Amino acid sequence: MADNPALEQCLIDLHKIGVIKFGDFTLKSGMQSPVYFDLRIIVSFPKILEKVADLMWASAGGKEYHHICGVPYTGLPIATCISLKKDLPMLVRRKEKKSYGTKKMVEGIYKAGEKCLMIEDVVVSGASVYETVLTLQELELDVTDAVVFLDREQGGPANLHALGINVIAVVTITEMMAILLKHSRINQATADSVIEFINCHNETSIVADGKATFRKTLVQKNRTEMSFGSRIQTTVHPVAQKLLALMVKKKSNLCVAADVDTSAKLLELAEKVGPFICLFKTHMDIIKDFSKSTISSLKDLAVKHDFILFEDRQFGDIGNTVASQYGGGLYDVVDWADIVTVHGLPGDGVIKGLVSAVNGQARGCMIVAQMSSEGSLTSESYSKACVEMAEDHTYFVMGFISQGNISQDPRFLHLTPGVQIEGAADKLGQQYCSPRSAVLDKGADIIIVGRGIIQAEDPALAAQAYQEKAYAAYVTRIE
Ligand code: S5P
Repeated sequence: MADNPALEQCLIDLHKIGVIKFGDFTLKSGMQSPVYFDLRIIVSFPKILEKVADLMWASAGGKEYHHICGVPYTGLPIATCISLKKDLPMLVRRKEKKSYGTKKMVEGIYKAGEKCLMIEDVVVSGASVYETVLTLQELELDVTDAVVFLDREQGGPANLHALGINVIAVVTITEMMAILLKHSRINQATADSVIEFINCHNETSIVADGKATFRKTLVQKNRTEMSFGSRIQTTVHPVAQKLLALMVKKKSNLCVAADVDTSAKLLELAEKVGPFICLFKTHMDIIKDFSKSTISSLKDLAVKHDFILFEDRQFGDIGNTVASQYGGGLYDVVDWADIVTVHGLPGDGVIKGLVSAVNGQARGCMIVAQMSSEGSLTSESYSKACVEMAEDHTYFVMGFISQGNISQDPRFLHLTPGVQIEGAADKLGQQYCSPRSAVLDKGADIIIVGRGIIQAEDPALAAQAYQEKAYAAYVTRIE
């Protein structure tokens, strides 16, 4: 980045007045962050507010606008400052609709087609900017540019870009750390911890009205109507993207449940069914002779046959405990499993605990929102709460273990166990349906099949049959 003395001085001032804080903070999403920005307090420092506004206007690039609009709340004083200095009329979007009077969402005078520049202090996912832009676009204003002071480098500009909004940031978090370090405002260890955090949590997404909105057209479609390929762009979760791409490439929405009891059987099964599956689901604690070499051989097979490793660990304890279970012990699950299962029962501490054990790897989880077993206690309100938990933690949650269509958000994969071509139930409460019914009636994206494959005379042949039936049902569904 070229030297910018005005920006450097501004960042020093912001650090001095306590806008940039280092420590241990819980963000709105539940993520733990070593850094926090509280630009709200600049209203108490008019000179610094003016510097921030000047830098933002300079970044806007000299385009012509009819209006300027700040995202509430911190964007408002910054937009006001620019409006006064540049004689640019303001628009103000209400946070909540008035219950009386005109019920207008936007204050100010405007005409359809007029250009408006958005102003926001910090961009994380871009959701707040998007919400404001959407209201203005509904009024037929032309809003395609947003200037933000700080890009936290967590995917916001990319998310907004996918929705047709250009984002110009005055400074990124990496640049900010470099400047504060250069001026000895922070030490190297602090800068490193912030950069490491950003590298681990650089994926976010935007959801509008409970559905992911994508591309310029702002088309909103239901999950079950969309192809796996078109769903890739609705999510920014790296493992979900990889999985959806792999499902398209291999024409497979089959997950095998590798419930066998020795490493040899596990690896033999992976070799046989590998070409037909997208996910290889394990219960590693069933393996009697588990060792590190079981994992390294399994990883090699995952590369050879192109499938993703999924440990059905069903984490269900408090955050602190699951963090140790996930990132340690005999199985060291976080080291090798791309995906794990969790229960929503403990509350979202279970997600936060798992996330705290992830160390830069791309990892995700599926929430067990409904169960296939007879007499399961997963009520409708419980499943609904699991969906809400997923929506709050899209940087880690990829979807659900489900028995029905519990969310139409195309980002969330639905994985349905209790599937057999023949067989209605086992003696211990498992209940089965056919691959076709799982996909068409229960809304499964991926079917999970254990004994239907592993106890077949020829598991490869059985896997192929399940793959074909489940994929054909999916094709029927999107047609
Ligand atoms: O509700 C559930 C959730 C899961 S993860 N019901 C299930 O059966 N499962 C898992 O799916 C179960 O642990 C097993 O690994 C697999 C089903 O195996 P199958 O032999 O009955 O097909």
